[in-house]
Amino acid sequence: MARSGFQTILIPIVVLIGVMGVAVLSEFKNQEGSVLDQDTAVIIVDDGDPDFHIRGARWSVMNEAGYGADYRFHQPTRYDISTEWFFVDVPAGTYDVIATWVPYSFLDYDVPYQIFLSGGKIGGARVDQRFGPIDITFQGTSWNVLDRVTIGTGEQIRVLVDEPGRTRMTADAVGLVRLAD
Ligand SMILES: [Ca+2]
Repeated sequence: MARSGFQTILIPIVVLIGVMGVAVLSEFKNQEGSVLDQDTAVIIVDDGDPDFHIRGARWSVMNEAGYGADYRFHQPTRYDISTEWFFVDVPAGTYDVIATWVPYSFLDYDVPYQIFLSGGKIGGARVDQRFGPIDITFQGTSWNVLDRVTIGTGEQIRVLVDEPGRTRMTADAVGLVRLAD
C-alpha cells in the first residue's frame, strides 16, 4: 500500500524528535556528572592511595566491592588498629567530610571516625558498619556525611579511626565535598 503524502512527512518528523530527545537527555546527564567530577568540588582519598595509612595486623585487601572496587577488612586480633586518610594542599573553604564503607551484619556498630585539623580534633561521627551509608551518592557509591568543617589556608585535615584489635570493621574511602562560598 502506498503511503499518503501526510505519512511521508510525519514519520521523519517523529523520528527526528525522538533522536533530539535522546541527545538532550544524555547531555543533561553528562553535565550533572561533570560538576561533581571537578577536582575542586570533591577530593577523595581511597584505601590504597598514598595518603591512606593503615596500622595493625590481620587486614585483608578485598576487591569485590567498595569505592574503586577495593576496601580493607579487619579480622579480630590482640593488636590495636587504626586507619587514617590525609588531605594535603586543600583549598581554604567549607567542606562536608564524607565516608563510605562496605557493610556486613557482623561488623562493629560503633566505629569512630574522628576529624583533625592541624593537630586538633574538630569533629567526627560514629558509624554503624552493620548498615551501608545512605546520605549521598557520588560516582556510583553511597556515602554518609560525617561532619561539616571549615579549613584555612595551608591547614592539613585528616580523618582517623582508632580501634581495639578485637574490632571487625571495613575501611574504604573518605572525601571532602566543597560547599559554595
Ligand atoms: Ca576503595
